[in-house]
Amino acid sequence: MADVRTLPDAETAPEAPPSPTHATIRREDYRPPDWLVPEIALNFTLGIERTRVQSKLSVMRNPAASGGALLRLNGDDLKPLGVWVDGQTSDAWEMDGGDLVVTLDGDAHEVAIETEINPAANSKLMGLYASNGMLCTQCEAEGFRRITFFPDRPDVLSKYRVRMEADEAKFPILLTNGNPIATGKLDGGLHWAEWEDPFPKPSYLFALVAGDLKANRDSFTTMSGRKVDLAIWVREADLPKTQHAMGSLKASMDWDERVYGREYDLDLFNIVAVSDFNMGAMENKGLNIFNSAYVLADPDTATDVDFDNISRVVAHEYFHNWSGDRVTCRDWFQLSLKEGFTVFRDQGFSADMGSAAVKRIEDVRILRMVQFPEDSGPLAHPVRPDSYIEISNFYTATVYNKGAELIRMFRTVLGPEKFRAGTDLYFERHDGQAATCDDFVKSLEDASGVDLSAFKIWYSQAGTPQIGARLDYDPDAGTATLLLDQRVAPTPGQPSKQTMPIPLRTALIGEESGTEIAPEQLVMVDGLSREVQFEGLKEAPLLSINRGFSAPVVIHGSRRDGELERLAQTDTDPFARYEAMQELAFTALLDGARGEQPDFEPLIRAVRNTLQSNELDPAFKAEAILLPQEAVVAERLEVVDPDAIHAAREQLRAALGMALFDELSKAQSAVSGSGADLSPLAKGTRRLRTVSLGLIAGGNPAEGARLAKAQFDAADNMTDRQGALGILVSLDGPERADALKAFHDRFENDPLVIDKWFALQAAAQRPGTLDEVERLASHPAFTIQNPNRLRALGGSFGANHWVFNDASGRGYRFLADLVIAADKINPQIAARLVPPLGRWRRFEPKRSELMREQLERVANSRGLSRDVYEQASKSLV
Ligand code: B3K
Ligand code: ZN
Repeated sequence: MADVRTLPDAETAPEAPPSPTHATIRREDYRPPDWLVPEIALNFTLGIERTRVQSKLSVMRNPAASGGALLRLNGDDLKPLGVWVDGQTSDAWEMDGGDLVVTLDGDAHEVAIETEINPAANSKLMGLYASNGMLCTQCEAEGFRRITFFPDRPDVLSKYRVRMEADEAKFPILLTNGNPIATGKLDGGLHWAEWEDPFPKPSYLFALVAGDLKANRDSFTTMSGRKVDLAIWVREADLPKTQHAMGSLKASMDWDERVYGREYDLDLFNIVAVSDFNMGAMENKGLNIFNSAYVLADPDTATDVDFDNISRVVAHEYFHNWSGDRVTCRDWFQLSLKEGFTVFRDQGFSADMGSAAVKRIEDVRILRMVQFPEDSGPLAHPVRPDSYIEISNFYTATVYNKGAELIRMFRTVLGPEKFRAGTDLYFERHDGQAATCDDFVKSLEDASGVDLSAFKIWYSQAGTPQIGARLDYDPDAGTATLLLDQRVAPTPGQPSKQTMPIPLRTALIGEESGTEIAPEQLVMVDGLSREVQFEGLKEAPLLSINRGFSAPVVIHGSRRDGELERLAQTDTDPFARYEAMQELAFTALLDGARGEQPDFEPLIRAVRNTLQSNELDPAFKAEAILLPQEAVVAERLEVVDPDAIHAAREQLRAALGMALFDELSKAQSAVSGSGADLSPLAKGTRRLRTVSLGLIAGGNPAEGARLAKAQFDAADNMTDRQGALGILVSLDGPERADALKAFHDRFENDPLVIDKWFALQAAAQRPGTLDEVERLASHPAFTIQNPNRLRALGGSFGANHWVFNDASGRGYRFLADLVIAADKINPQIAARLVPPLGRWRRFEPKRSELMREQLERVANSRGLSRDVYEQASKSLV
C-alpha cells in the first residue's frame, strides 16, 4: 500500500483565504479526455461511519485525444489507501490537489484503487452520505469524486459492475443502477448483492442505496410488450403516501412512448425517497433518488400544488432516461441540452394531464418570478454558460426554464411534426453519446430542412429581450401598422448585444365584436425593428401579441384606454387574456408605487367579469385574478422602494376586496368534490377559494381572519388548510396563533408538513415577521443540516420582498449569517440563499448600502467555499 503523500489532512490544513484561488473553468478550454474507461468494477463494504471502496478501472488511451502518459483521476476529500496497475502495487502516482495522477506507459491497463470514506461525516450531501440511518448517493455534477478517484466528467462513459456488502439487519435492501445479478449471505450477519448496468454511463449517473426500506411495487408493459418492474422505496410508515408517485410514473412512461416514441430500456425502474437531499430529485440510470417532498403525498398532508409537483418531478426524472442518460452532455456547459429539453418535456406532460392553458400560465409565472430577475441581475448568464467556478451554481432557472423556452421556440418555428422528426433523429444519432447543444440543433435542422442557425444566439446571449410594440390604426383606410422593436440590456461580460430572432404569435381582436379580425400569425422580429401591415379592418383592432408566451421576452405595449380591459374579456388566446389582466394590475401597482393615484376601476371591473364568467374554469380564474408578486413589480421599476411597492399592493388588495366582497365570498365558499378529489375542477375550486380569501382579507382583515379560521378548521385537505393558514399568518388577532399552534401540534411528527409551518411564517406579510423569523431560527425543530428545513426558513424569507428588505437592514444581516453558517455544512445549499442579497444595485441608496455591506461580509468570510465565493463575489461587481 502506498503512503499518503501530498494530501493535507482536512482537520489540520490551514483555512483557505477567501481569495480568487478558486479557478474559473471555461467552455473554450474543452479538450476530449486523454483516457477512456470502458469498464469499472466497484466493491463497497458499507457502513455508516466507514465505507471501504475498491475500484478497478479498465482504462484505454483515447484515440481521439493527443494525450500523454498521465491518467488524471479526480478526487475530493479522498485518500488513496492503495494503487495497483495491472495487478501490481504501484508507486507511479502522485497527488495534485485532490486528484490522483497515475503515470502509465502503454495504451490499455487495469488500474485499481482503494479508498475509505465516512458517509456520516458527509454534510455536503454530495457523494455517499448517511440520511436517517440509510446510505445514499448524489453524484451530479461532481460527487462521484468524493466516493472514489475517477475521470469525473460527463464525456467518460463506462459499464458498471457493482458489488455491495453490508450488515443485513441494518441494510436489508441494497440497490444500485441496472439489474441485480447475484446475491448471497456471509458470516457475521452480512449479506451482499452484485448488480450490472448494461448501459455505459458517465459517473454522475452512478447511484447506490442501502437501508431498511419497503417498496410499493407495480409494473408497466412497454410498447414493445416488455414488462418492467417498478418499485418506490420508502420507510415502511410512508408506504401509503406513495400511490400518487407510482401513478405519475406509469403515466410518464406511457406519455413518453406516445409523444416522443421513447421506450424504457431496463427490466427494472427504482425510485428511492430520501429526507436529506440537496435538490428535487436525481435521474440516476434505473435508480432515481428523490427528495421525499417529491414522492410522499396524501390529501391530509400535501397540497394540490405538492401533488402536481410530484407528477412533474417524477415525469422529469423519468424523461431524463432518454434526454440525459441515453444521450448525455459532453461537458457541463451543455447542461441545458438535458435540462432545458427535459423541462420542456415535463411541461408538455403536465399540460396534457390537466389544463394546458393554466399550465402555461403557471410556467410563465415561475419564469418571471425567478428567471427574469436572474437575467437582469449580477448572476445573469447564457443558457449555455461560457465559464463557471462551481458548476453547482449553474443549475439555474436560466439553464432549466429559459432553456425550455428555447426548445419551445424551436417547436413553434418548426411545427410539431418536424420537431418530432428532429428529436427522433437526435435520439437515434446520439444514443450512447455525450452530445452538445449544437448537436441538438443540427438534428432538428437535418430532420426538418430548416436553417436554425440564427436561433443559436439564444444559447449564447444572456438577458431578457425587451420588445416595444405599437399598433397604429387608420379607420378610414381600414388598415393598421404594427411597429415592433427589440433591445437587450448589457449583462455581466456581455456589454453589447446582438439582435435575436423573436417569434411572436400575433392576432388582432375586434374591439366591438371581440372576435379575431386578423387571424393569428407568427411574426418574426429578427432585426432591430419590424413592421407588419394589416388590411381590410372593419372595426378598431386590439393587439393580441406574444400569444401563448411564444417568446421569453418582455412586451412594452402602447395601449389605448380601455384596450386591456376589453382584451381581458375577449382575447381568443387564454394566455393573452390572462396577460391583459396582469397588465391591468401592473398599471395600478406601478402608478401606486410611483406615488401617483391609481385608477382601480378597470381592474375591479375585469376581476368582477372574470369571477362572474360562466365560460372560464376556476383554475384559470384564480390565475387571472392573482396579483403580481411584489418582487415582480420591483423588476419593472428603476429604483426599488419595497415599502412603496408593498403599500401599493395592499391598497389594491383592499380596493378589490371591498368592491367585490360578494363575488369573492361566493368563490371562497364554492364546493366541488371532497378533499381527496384531484380532478382539475376540484383543484381549481380550491385554488380560487384561497386566492379569493386573500383578497377578502385585503379588504376586511377581521372578516378575512374569521373566514380563514373557519376554512382552516373545516378543511378536509391540506390545500384548504395551508391556504387559510397562509392568509392568517399575515393578519393580527387570536386566530393566527391558534391556527399556527393547532397546525404544529397536529403535524409535529411529519417533517414535510413542519417545513410548511416554517415556510408560511417566514413568508408572512406583517411587521413582526423579522422577529418571528429570528425566533424560528432558534426553534428546536430548526436545523441548517436538512436542506428542506433550511430552504423552508431561509429561502422563504429571502423571497419575502417587503420583510427581507426591511429598512433597518436586519433582514440582510440575518440572511448573511445564515449563509455563512450553512456554508460550513453544505456549500451548495448555502450558495442558493445568496441571490436575494445580490439585488443591491436596484434599491434606493440606504438599503442598497446595507445590502452591499452584508454581501461583502459574506464574500470576506474565512474559509469560504467555492460555491458561495462565486455567488457572493459576482454579486458584488
Ligand atoms: N439532474 C438533477 C440535478 C442535479 C443538481 C446537482 N447540483 C436533477 C434534475 O434536473 O433532474
Ligand atoms: Zn433535470
